[in-house]
Amino acid sequence: METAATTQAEPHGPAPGPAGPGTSAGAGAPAGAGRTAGTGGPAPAPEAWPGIPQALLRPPCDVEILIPAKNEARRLPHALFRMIRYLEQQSYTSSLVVIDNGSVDRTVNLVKRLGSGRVPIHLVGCAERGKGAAVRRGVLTSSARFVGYMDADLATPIETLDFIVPLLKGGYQAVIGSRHIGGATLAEPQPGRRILGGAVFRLLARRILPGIEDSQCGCKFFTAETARAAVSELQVTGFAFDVELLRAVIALDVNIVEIPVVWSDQEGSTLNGLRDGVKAVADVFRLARRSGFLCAGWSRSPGIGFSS
Ligand SMILES: Nc1nc2c(ncn2[C@@H]2O[C@H](COP(=O)(O)OP(=O)(O)O)[C@@H](O)[C@H]2O)c(=O)[nH]1
Ligand SMILES: [Mg+2]
Repeated sequence: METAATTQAEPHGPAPGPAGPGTSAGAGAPAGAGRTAGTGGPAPAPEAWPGIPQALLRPPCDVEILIPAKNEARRLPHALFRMIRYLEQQSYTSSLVVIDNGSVDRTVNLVKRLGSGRVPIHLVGCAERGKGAAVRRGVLTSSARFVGYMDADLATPIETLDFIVPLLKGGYQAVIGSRHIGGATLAEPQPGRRILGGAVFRLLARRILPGIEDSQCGCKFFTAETARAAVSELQVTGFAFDVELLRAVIALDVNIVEIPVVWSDQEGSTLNGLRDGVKAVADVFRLARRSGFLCAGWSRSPGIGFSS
């Protein structure tokens, strides 16, 4: 059965204090902050992020799941059905947001035809190409209390939210799915060439992200203010955006926890091995150089966040 791994979470940074979420992320208070997920009651009017027109904001809810999608007509409907089935059973309110930028297949038409009374599906366009640009767009137009992203192929099962939501409610501002910590299960491993490319990428990413074992698992959730603050300055729009995003989250000095996930590699990857892989490695090299790690012959200490 596909469920999230039931092992311990690996916390980084100070343990969340009794004040709960929102104590130290630097951004302004998001709409819905301070609401208790699942208790109902009228949601406060959403506040737009500077530069984002109010009209683009979606209605508030407790948990919003962003699904960046490029030509996902084959994989996405199945994922949406599973997500809706799961979310309809939860006590908190939620919505699904598909962010498409330039699909040329039937992704858009299919999403428009799906829906559920309790779990709305929003379709959002994004003029800028790339998974990173799509996630950034989704975060900046969200009014949810907690927001995160998952892949259209559900390589990480939706049931992972069984662990994520209580951690967010309990005071963590960032919950990062990981395939590389104790308790993670690789139900369906990646092909060999991806494992090799991934190892090179991880080596670099770990220099930039002390204490984070897996920057690339497509399952990450945040409190709204943490997500907004972290994505507001994102420059990387491709697959390496997670590294820049996590670097920004670490710099916010919030409570981060990496949790083990069950992960199954799915057929139909949108990643063009050579083109996207080379670009991702180049992007992470640039991030490392900007952080100063390459100039100093790998000897400089990261200087941000927590010790690993
Ligand atoms: N909006 C958008 N989504 C993308 C883009 N590239 C990839 N994605 C989505 O990112 C998610 C992860 O992609 P996937 O092909 O599963 O990557 P892999 O698991 O690393 O092989 C999927 O939901 C894709 O549809 C893009 O350029 N724009
Ligand atoms: Mg995938």
